[in-house]
Amino acid sequence: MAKPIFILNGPNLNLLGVREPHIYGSATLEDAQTVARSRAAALGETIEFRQTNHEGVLVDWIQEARLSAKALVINAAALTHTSLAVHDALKALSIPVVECHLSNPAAREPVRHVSFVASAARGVIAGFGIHSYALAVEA
Ligand code: CA2
Repeated sequence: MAKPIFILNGPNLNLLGVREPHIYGSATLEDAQTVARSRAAALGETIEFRQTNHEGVLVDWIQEARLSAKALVINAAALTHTSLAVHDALKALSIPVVECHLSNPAAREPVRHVSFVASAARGVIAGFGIHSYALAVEA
């Protein structure tokens, strides 16, 4: 059976659409999943969409992607800017990895200019709200 594109989401993204709509918009993570699934379907692909608030769980899922996914889209949320464990897990993958963000971290506070994901990714899509997820699937 064809492998899905894994789309993994990190801490607090479950709050999307519930808080801070001035930064992240009013769409929910469920809406992000819907746009990603529909773009994948148009391309003849399937997705496996998950969110966790726990760094170790995210690392486990990245490791799972090594054998079970054809590609990985990851919005590691705040862990993007802090997690060497996420970086190391991504480095162990040979499938394409796309870093994905709702906002454009490069245009925000300096602490968000550092990414532990970017150097382990094929490319980065950021700043297009939930449409970043559709663009990342396309990539
Ligand atoms: O823009 C993105 O997608 C981010 O990955 C979102 C992270 C942030 O730490 C990154 O710098 C950029 C934050 C995710 C938390 O999302 C919330 C949504 C609503 C309310 C509170 C947090």
